[in-house]
Amino acid sequence: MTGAPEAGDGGSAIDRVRAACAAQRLVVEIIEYPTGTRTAEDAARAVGTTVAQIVKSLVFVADGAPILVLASGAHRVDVRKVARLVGASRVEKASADATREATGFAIGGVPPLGHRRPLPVFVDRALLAHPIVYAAAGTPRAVFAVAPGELARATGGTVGDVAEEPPPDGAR
Ligand code: 5CA
Repeated sequence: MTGAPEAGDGGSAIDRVRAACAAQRLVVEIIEYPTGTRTAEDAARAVGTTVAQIVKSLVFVADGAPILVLASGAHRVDVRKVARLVGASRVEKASADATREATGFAIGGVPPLGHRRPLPVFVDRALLAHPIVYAAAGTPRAVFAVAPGELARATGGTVGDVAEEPPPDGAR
């Protein structure tokens, strides 16, 4: 099974991710789960891992330009921290349409690399605490496993603190 073809972007969604990984000498095995991996929770359940080890590939708009934040599934992203990292005065979550326009992928399958245009990438430092993390591979049912350091290297990502602080009662 392969991802649905997306017009004008050359190959299926999964093929584009596979090609981008190969171009960065990132050796990955893309695995498809019939139960779906649309959200971090879905992906964690399918893979049999924790949400903390799922990579959310989230598009934000920083002073009008799209950027990509690779966040741990355990975290909400603090846009003020992202603004500081980027050096932007205004950062907001991209809409579903803007995400698709910037990356060439639909929400639920947005991968960390292989986008139609290169995006500046920022990596949640919490991901580096795990030996292996799992990222979307272009569709809402495909992921690949990768060492987080390799992911940061392959995406040219800047590692930093992007996580919203937990609420005062410590509940997550
Ligand atoms: N495949 C999974 C795990 S790898 C995945 O893609 N997770 S994700 O977190 O990167 O993608 C889902 C995210 O898309 C949600 O966390 C949310 O931030 C964002 N999202 C969902 N619906 C919308 C929407 N309507 N507009 C903008 N962003 C959305």
